[in-house]
Amino acid sequence: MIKRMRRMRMIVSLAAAAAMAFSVAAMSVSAATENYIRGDANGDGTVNINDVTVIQRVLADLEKDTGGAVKRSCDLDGKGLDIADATNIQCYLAEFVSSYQIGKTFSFDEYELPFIPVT
Ligand SMILES: [Ca+2]
Ligand SMILES: [Ca+2]
Repeated sequence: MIKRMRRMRMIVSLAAAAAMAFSVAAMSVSAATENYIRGDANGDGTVNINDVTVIQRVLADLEKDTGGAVKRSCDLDGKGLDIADATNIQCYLAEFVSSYQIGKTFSFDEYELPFIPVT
């Protein structure tokens, strides 16, 4: 009888551990984020004239914005990637004051999955 109770207790604790592991996994998926440097179109970690060239090439359909990383990192006003974004980055490179926080790292929530409660 005691042996049976120990076995039941073991099964219950294993089930609780499995449920907790599933819950943590679900939370980590829903919290997926990516970090970008605003204005870093080519993703090399710095903002320079090469990033302006990438934006211009994307706008001219000479380069694809695969995955949308250029738009996410360089659409400064949130109204779509356009030549004004390239111009604002050029102004930043010329050390004009910018209100777009070019060169700063920010997070972008790529997707958010619905919360799935553990039953
Ligand atoms: Ca860059
Ligand atoms: Ca824009």
